[in-house]
Amino acid sequence: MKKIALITGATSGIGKASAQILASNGYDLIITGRREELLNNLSVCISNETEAEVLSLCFDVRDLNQVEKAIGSLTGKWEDIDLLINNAGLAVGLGPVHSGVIDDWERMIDTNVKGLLYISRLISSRMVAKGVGHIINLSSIAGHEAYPNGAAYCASKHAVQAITKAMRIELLPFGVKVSSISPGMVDTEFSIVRFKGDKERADSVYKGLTPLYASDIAEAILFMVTRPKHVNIDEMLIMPTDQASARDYRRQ
Ligand code: NDP
Ligand code: 8X3
Repeated sequence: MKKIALITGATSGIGKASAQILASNGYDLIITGRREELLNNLSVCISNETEAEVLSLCFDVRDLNQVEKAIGSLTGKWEDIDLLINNAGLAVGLGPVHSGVIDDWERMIDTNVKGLLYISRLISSRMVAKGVGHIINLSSIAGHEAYPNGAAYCASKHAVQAITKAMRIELLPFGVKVSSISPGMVDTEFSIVRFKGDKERADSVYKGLTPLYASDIAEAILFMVTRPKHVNIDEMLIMPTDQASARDYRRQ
């Protein structure tokens, strides 16, 4: 029987690339996000190009009612999730705490921390009951380092690291794997979202260097999920060759 992966934030970037690579490697998929049309497009595309069955669930991970309704709607084989990729996340704004935009902080914390916890609560309990499963959390270099003007985003990704570590220990007795993956800069919609649609500013982030691409992270996720049963990749930190820390770049 084919394994089932649930990927949050599959409408774009890393989540979309992960959906595509997992579909090509024997998984059936539950893809989620807020933009229904993009979910439908991806579903059609994957169904045309691979053998995978795809189920779309459109919801906002920040809204506990929506999360409970969406996960509660799963029936039959779709209830039996083998792999959860907690990928939905974002940065909003870039500025110091002393002049910070509180709504930006709330969007980041509600999505990156609370949303991830809501989904994990519902899916990990099923994995515990089965005694098998794998959860991969999208962290960031911002989960390892703090940088000026990124306090709330860095805090949210440090929280993802803490949640991953705690869940790894909690789920140890149940044989459920838990991993985190921490990329440096990846060229996705991430910077457009961070700069609230300012494409020119978003493009300047990647100017003069070669960033990571979503497919680089999807390939690493595929590596994680194809290890033998006795191997858990606890953590992966992946940087572009042109980036050595959250603040050190080589631009040419
Ligand atoms: P994208 O902006 O391309 O994709 C983000 C995805 O998250 C979208 O599919 C979006 O879907 C979804 N999402 C955002 N908010 C919500 C929400 N409230 N409810 C449901 N889904 C939501 O960015 P990336 O692919 O780059 O980001 C994926 C993850 O990787 C994030 O957790 C990010 O923090 C992390 N990351 C990114 C890095 C980068 O440089 N790009 C580096 C390190 C980590 P929709 O809008 O349809 O809801
Ligand atoms: C995204 C990478 O360096 O913008 O998580 O925080 S960074």
